[in-house]
Amino acid sequence: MNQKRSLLELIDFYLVTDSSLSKKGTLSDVEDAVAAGCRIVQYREKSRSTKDMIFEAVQIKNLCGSKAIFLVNDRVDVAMAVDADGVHIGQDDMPIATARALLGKDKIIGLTVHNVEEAQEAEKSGADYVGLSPIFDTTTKNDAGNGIGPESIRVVKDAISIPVVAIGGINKQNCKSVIKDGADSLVAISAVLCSEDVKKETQDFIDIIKNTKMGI
Ligand code: 3NM
Repeated sequence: MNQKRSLLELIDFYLVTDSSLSKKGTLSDVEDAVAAGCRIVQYREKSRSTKDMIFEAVQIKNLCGSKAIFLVNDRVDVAMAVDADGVHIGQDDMPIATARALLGKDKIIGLTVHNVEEAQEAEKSGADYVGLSPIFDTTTKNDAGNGIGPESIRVVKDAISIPVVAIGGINKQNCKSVIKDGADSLVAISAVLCSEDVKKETQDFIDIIKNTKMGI
């Protein structure tokens, strides 16, 4: 049993890295987020060589240690090379069954979904959580499409029993409603990485999420 799996129950703020937005670099962002209490980190890197990604992934894995789940975006090969805790994949990436066969039953696999049908299919295929996207319009991912609206979170949440992570256009102003609408966790890439203080922003998000979950 992967010990990190139990952390999936506890995730609130979910860090996705983006070196193109980072002010101090991805390693600094991960260090700050984990120090702030973030329990899940996804290494998302679209412009580095495989060799450089593996080198960086090892360092991120070390920064996560036993405190945070460490996933690799899209690249099942990189995840396997560094023995990451798992992967996050999209609808057009490797099928879940193939990723599961390569990674084994203990690894964590997240899948991006855009509607309730894809979410139900993800759960059936053995995904450990879904990333529901994009909740709001976003400029961080060019091909994300239009926001599906926070109301869609409840529909998906009620249809599946694995965690729902909301992503796309989320900031400190709208994140409370995203949690109230049923998200277990949320990603806010630009809101955190474009700030001057990643640790403080992460702490702020975690506080808002925790308080909202407790009904405060
Ligand atoms: N995936 P921000 S939207 C990485 O729709 C990513 O699948 C998306 O960035 C999807 O929090 C997105 O800055 C970027 O809006 C989200």
